Amino acid sequence: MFLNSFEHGNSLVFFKTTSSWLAMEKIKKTILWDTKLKQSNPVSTLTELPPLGMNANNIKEDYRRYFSYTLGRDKYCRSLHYSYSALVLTLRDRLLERSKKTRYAYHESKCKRTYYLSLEFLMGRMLSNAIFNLGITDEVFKGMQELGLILEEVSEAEHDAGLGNGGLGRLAACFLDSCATLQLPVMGYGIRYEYGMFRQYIENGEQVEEPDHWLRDGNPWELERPEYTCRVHFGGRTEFYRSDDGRMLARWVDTHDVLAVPYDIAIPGYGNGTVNTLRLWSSAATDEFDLGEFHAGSYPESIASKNAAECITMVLYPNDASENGKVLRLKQQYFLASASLQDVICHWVQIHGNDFSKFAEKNCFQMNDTHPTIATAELMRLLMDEYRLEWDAAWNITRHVMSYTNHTLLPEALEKWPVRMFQELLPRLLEIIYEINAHFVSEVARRWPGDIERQRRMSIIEDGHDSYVRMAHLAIVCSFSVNGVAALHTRLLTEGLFRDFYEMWPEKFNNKTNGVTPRRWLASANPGLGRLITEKIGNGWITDLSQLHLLKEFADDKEFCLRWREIKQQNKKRLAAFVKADCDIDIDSSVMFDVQVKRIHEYKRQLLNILHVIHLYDRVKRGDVANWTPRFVLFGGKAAPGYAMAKTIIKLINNVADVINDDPKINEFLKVVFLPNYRVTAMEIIASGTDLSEQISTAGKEASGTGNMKFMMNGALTIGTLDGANIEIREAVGDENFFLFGMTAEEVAELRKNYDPNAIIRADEDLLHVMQLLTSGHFNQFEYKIFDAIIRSLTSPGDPWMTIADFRSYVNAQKRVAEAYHDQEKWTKMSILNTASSGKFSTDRTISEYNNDIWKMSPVPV
Ligand code: 26Q
Repeated sequence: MFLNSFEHGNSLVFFKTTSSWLAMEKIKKTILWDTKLKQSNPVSTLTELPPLGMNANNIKEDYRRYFSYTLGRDKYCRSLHYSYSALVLTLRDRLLERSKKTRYAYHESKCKRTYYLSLEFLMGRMLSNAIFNLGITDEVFKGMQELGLILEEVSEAEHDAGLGNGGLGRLAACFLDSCATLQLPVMGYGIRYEYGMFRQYIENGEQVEEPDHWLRDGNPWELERPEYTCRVHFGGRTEFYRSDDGRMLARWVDTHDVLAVPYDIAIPGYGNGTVNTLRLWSSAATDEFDLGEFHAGSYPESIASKNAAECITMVLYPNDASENGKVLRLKQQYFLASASLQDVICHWVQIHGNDFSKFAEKNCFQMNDTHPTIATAELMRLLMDEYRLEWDAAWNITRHVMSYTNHTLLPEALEKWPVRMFQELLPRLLEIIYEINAHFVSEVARRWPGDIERQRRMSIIEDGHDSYVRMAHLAIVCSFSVNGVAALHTRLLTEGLFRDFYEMWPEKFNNKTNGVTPRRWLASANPGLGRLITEKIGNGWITDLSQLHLLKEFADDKEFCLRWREIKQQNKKRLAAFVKADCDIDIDSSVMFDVQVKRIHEYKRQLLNILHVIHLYDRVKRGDVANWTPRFVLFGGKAAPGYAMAKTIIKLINNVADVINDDPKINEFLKVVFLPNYRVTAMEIIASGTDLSEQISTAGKEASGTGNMKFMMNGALTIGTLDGANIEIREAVGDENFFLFGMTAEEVAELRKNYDPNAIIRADEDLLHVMQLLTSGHFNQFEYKIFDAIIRSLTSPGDPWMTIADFRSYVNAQKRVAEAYHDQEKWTKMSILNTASSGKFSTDRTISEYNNDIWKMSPVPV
């Protein structure tokens, strides 16, 4: 290896330039200083700076310095990008100041810490959230105004950080907000994808994907931390050797190494001085050349081979159900797991040396689905191979620090990796997994002697012609806690998918119903409503959302209801303007806004919604419009690029929308829009402008849902099935304020045995009309047969989503919705009661439960 690195703890410190000896010396010194600090013996060469001012003038001054000097712009610069960057740098300083204090407080209190491991953090925009949580909205607004800038316009210059697919990734982001707000020492570990979630365009009604190079203009929020770079191994083989004290040890040799370079993003709590960290890893090539090639004169080739290493963090996989068997995905998973664990252990060793006796007491790792689950085996490897712990000692630590959250009930979405691929990419980890499995299977055999079938079902390795590693089994076996994300979901897990494991270890299983952060999803996304609520019940709801129940006493107050309705009206106008800007369609904001936004998936049943739309169209055509409630039906969501059926569903929605919107006789009753490029920022406008929230998945399929909670919090009414968190939403708000329809999970399972959709169609005249419109090609007149796959799936007795079975019940529920909307006073009251009952769905509550039941940390005041 070239002289460009040195050992620091057990991690390798790395420099970008091989030549810069000076730089290396400088960083060495920094790290020495750091180490001494950790030994509570700070070297005070760096005096503490006075706190940065938080008023409009201080902010204005710093902004101008960043704009003119750091960014080098002047009054002729017209691009808001630089205004945005200068403002972010101004705020980042204030966040860094608090982040340091928070780190010191954690260090001094010797507290237990939790690490949230996730392949996705769907952060969206961070500017207004940071300003809001720092409590300086008015001061920043004023400072900007004095500079001739409008804060809202500056905010618009920020790209969404789209480092996630949907629910699971956004949940991770909401969790970080709540952890910081609750002053819990939680650090997020994720991947700094160069390309986040693709941008979606619609061309001729079809989804077109465009890469999202969100880092192209730089990311002023992040702080590179090259001094914490570590090395991640791939390939190679295991070698056994005898140590000085005569023990047989394993080492992983002949590996291809990749560097993991961390970038930190500050996560401010709301109004409490705490700033936690989200650490995102970026891959980089080592400077080790293939010397053979190098000497053979293939200098460019040997440099070019660095490419593969740098590719690991290039792109987010855009699937929200698993896409099995891709090597690059497994590389990403191991890269995240290994770098994060090395980081944590390196920090531990700096303080405790090689004494791991208290490690389990002081650390916890929450795995966001099975995606980072290879961390279990990696922790074993690091403890045994690098720190020489015995198997039993390493295992005792591992099974006490790992915890796993499941986010899906779909069996096809459970991750499995071909053993062959594992063998090639991570041979040492496969050995460890085999050994964990051997111990585990013999435990099963002791418990259920002779039950070979059970051993086969539960084994971490699925044996067969091709063998697989079952990541969910690995996660359960290695974790002390396994949780689902809504009550029904957890029950179905313990009764179905994970039943064997539940029988073996009932004490491991628990439920943690999801939530959303009220800072982003109510206070910031709906400032008008936030102000009204605060006026009536004070601002305690921002950190204690259960206080919203105090709104119930105003549900009959005429004046309050009027203001509630006015605010909804304003928000609908804002949403209509957003739709106009993106789709050039005019929407009358007095009609009912009926919205379904989420990933496009068959189980989420956007098809059921569009069948209802076609039914409404058919009614208008037939003149059946007495007492009509005009509607604007809005769809949004991305399809995984390889999911053909989901893409056809988008096409159908667009074709139906075109027929309806182009017919003036129809569109005074009904308009339909598919909003392209649904994302966090779009939801911030959509949630507050929605009257009716569509949560219509086949019962037993949606683990929880979180969009349902954002809508409820903003006063939308829900039409929904008894699925995921809908059940808990309905319990909270009462059946009279919720439009329930459809089969239960049990009824779905029962009907599956002899499901005859064609008989249902024949017996239902409305449905027959709808199907006739579809099959006659009414919505694809010049696009022969393009919807055949949809028709086949709907009418197949094997349709897993059973859309036809719920049609009648859905249409009837929609009739109740339409009637309720006629009575605006009643509707408003129901809307208020929805917001007032949404207190449970704050991630503050969710995170408190994670902490009380799983993490068991104490808050650390800063
Ligand atoms: C797996 C392997 C390879 C490539 C991609 C994936 C992958 C990526 C993302 C698999 C699944 C996801 C995301 C799943 C997800 O978002 N699930 C949702 O999680 C929410 C938070 O708990 C729930 O509210 C939703 O019900 C659930 O669908």
